[in-house]
Amino acid sequence: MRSRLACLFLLGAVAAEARGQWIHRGALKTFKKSENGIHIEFERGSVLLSFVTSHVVRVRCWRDFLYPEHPSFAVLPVERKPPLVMHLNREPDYGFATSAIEVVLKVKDGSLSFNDFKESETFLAEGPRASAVRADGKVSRVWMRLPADEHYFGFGEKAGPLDKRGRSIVNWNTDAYFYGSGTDPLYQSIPFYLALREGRAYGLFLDAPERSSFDMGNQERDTISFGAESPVLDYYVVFGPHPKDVIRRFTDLTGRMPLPPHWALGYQQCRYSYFPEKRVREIARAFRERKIPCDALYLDIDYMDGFRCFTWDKEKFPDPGKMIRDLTAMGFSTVVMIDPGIKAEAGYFVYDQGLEGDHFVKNPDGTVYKGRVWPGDCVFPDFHRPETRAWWGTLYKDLLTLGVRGVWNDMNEPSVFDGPGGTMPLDVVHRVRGKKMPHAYCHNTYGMHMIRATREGIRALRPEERVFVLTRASYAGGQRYAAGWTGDNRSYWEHLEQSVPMVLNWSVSGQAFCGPDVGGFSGSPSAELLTRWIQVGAFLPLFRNHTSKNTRDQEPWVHGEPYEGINRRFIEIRYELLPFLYSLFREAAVTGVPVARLPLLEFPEWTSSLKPYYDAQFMVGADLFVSPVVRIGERKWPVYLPEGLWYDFWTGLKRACDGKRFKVDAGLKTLPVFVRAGAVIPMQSVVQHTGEKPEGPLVLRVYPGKTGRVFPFYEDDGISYVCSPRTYVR
Ligand code: MIG
Repeated sequence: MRSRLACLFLLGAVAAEARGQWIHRGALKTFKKSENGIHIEFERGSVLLSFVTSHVVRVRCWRDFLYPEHPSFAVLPVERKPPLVMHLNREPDYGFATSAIEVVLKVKDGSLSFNDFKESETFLAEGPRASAVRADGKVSRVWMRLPADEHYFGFGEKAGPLDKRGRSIVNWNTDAYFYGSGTDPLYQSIPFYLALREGRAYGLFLDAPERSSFDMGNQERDTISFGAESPVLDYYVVFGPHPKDVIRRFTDLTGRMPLPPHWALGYQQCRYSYFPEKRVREIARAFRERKIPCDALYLDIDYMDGFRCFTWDKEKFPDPGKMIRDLTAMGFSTVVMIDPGIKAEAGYFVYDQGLEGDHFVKNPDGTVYKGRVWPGDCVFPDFHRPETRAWWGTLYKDLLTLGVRGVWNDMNEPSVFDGPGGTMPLDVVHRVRGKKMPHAYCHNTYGMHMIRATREGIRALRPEERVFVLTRASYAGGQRYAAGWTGDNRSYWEHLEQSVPMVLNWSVSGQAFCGPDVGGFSGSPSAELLTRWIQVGAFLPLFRNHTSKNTRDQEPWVHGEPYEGINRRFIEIRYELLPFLYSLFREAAVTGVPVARLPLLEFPEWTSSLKPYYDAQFMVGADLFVSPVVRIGERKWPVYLPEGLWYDFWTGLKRACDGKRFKVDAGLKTLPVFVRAGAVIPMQSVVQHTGEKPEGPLVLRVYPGKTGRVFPFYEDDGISYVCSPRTYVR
């Protein structure tokens, strides 16, 4: 027994040696300047530093100098004029600096540190382990020092607390049905974080499409580490020092949300699934009769014929064109779901065309890969191929002809019922830029390439209108193609509370257009929970109510009065605020600074707000501060506002805040919202949908204050790319 154990132990140790040991890059050998940047050679590895702009430095680490470059899926391939780089003698060390940042190479231990050049202060520094590649050459990692008073945001769509200090995070797109606050990973991967310390910020973007992870002081309290299942690491350090500048620069690198059509900012109603046609019409009529504003109705998978994408169930929807025309006439945009799984069935046109065009991903033996999803055995478009994306784009033609306005892409992690880990086997073959690449490499970017195909296809088919795509899976840069929602949450109070920090961190990560399923997807909310959720949703970028199959109805009227009236009032407020919100969307489209803001984006020094209790507080733009009631039965609610002068949004009453928390009345009819002194909030009268002309003039609510801020007001026709001024006169 003993020797068996010893033997096992030995075997284990040998295996660990082969797989698990890190080969650290070791001592500094030489460095030289080349066209591409500064090549630094260490005993067992190398680093290439290149300055992308004066505020962004790219770092590539690998063992073997000659590792081939993989063009990025996230970083926009734009020509940038490289900044001037100075080489500084920092006896005994070396410095490489732009006008904003300096990277110092320490001769003694070969470590790199990143400094604010003007303040000569280090904001990020490698620890003694620096960078390493695992012995098997398949995994790489970097270790940095974790300062005592630094906080971490971003990481894309992640559950759990707002501040990720002390947490670890995995990036691997996953169909996380029934997730909770401790579930990780979720549906999307954005390996980016924003660090904030004493009011100063930097960002770090690990551009690794493979499975990757971050450890922000979880395993070791004083160490940050990050890495990916890749023989190389390619990361960008993005300097601020203002947190908004970090987001601006990160989205300059990875792109921004295009300005959405105006209607997509309205209230959206969904369920799994509205059918038959009669039911859809009933819902549409109910909104109009009850005078609850609404802009979009969704058709979930049951509109299809046996879950075959781009087909209609003719029994449930005998004349979709007529139905959609009628909905359009009533002011509703119709959004339909399209999944990546294509039923493998001869005679089904999408399958036949796809086979003929060689558009599906394959097994290593060259046969087409099949996996089970809703329709049964399915094949999957190889979205990384431009030819396949172009083909996929054409498939939307008939839907658009019928009058469909927007598309909802789901299950694109991809989710495969009978695949290992709920997805494709890691060795399934995709074709990327003419090369065969394993699924392990393409997994996290599969959904992003699907939404790219969808957006580009719709754009080409209907060039006069802006595109609205909603997606569940994505990768860094995916904001260029689609809005995102937080997947299958639950109708629990905990999930209402969770939805805010999720949106805030996702917004920091470049995705300005996102939101939760209001009311919760699985299960049925109580009347109070649904009302509280609608109140919060009215202030979040994407405002969509959605629920699962076999749940109770969840439309804003289902619980009767007083709930219906309160829900209506908050949806109305959303519409009254549209001039304000639309301007903020425009700001996000131009600068990347998101609509829903972590209060620290406006008040970078205000780290005392980082208590779990305040995780759901958020700002809309620079001026509106929302402190949502996210606990059951609460009628008085603690608000924690930065010191200064504020106004109650509902009463206009002034409130001088001394930086201490205070309780406000928060009866079911109210949501605590405050406006910062110095703000101008443009508002309009209530409309039933965005196609309706608001009565009366645009109203500017002015909140006196000494700040001298400017509100970036913006208005146009709401749909075209020409961005002509609105045609109606107020
Ligand atoms: O496995 O299309 O997250 O919003 O209603 C379920 C049906 C598939 C998951 C999505 C959800 C949608 C549902 N889909």
